[in-house]
Amino acid sequence: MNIAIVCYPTIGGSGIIATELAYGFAEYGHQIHIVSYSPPFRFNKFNENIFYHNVNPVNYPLFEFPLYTLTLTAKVAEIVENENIDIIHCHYAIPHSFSGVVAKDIVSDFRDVKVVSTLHGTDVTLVGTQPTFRKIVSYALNKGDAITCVSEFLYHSTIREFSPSKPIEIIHNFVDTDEFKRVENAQLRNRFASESEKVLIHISNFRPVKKVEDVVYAFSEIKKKIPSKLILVGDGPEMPKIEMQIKKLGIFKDVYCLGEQSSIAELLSIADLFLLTSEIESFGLAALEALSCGVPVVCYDVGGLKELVLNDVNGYLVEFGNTNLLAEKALQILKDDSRLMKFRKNAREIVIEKFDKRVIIPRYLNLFKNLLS
Ligand code: GMT
Repeated sequence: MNIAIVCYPTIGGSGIIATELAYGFAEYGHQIHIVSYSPPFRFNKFNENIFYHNVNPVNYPLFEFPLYTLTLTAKVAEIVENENIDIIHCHYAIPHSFSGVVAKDIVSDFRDVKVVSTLHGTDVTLVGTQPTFRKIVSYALNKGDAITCVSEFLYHSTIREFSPSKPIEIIHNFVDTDEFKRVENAQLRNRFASESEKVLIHISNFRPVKKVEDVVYAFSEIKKKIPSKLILVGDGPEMPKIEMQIKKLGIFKDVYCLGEQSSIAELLSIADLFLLTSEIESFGLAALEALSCGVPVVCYDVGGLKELVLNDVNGYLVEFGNTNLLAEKALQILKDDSRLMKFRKNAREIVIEKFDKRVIIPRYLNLFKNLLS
């Protein structure tokens, strides 16, 4: 198949999943055309079956606002024509699914290209339901050929908010378990913590929705009960506030702010626990990557997180906003090495069984094949 993948290039789960799918589809011998406004940040290995197409801005004094949706639509239509595209796979409804269905219409006289929308989260839960976008998202979903959601939670939210006329398939997010696996590195671990200290980690884009302040507060409580260090990976609008909080709590020497990093598996491999305090998380790809590296997760019980974090099996889910309980549950794991080891093993096993790329990628390919047959 010739597949166009339309996605955001920025750091975030939807761009990661889109890029990993590109590599995954390419491994099965399909020709992939990624369309975005810059190369996705995990698109960093050459593959002869993957082509990248940049959407270039068109400037003209009359255009006070950038016309990204139009230039994207034009680019997708052009690629469908030039590359004999069979499937346009759109990640995130706005504007990608919209551009996908308009491009489909533009080429409809000579090509019956199929449009698949993969919904990731805020395109349904926060952004898509704003009055300005609701009709556009609804239109894009109904005019496309198939819809997938990355979690059961998102499936129900989509039905509730948009009741699309098409059936929706739940295809969970996935991880490359060959890349995201624990490789012990005592030297690296010693760089951050002594033998007797535990290492906690949080990775996100530091947007308000992640509530990273709860991670920091919970850590300050944990630190009082067990010697430990916190590693913060990522960057975003909340970072200045978080740095101030770290100073105020007097834990400056115990928290490492590493900014954006590319060697995530290496960092996860030195961690004992992953803390996630999002207000909403349709899936929580960062948590899945942690579990894949055998790092138990303690998080709020929101959105689709309960589909991967199983209470008392590979981590704990606690009621939203209860930072004291978050710290308590983290301590239950950190203070009990046999529990930590059991959770670590469970974490890896569940990911391999249910969320490995080898389990999930064929599900997308089957969907595409069925649409084309
Ligand atoms: O929706 C967003 O704000 C960004 C988006 C992204 O690109 O990271 O995140 C969503 O998609 C991820 C990949 O499917 C999910 O793992 C995240 O849970 C989801 N974010 C939210 O629901 C807040």
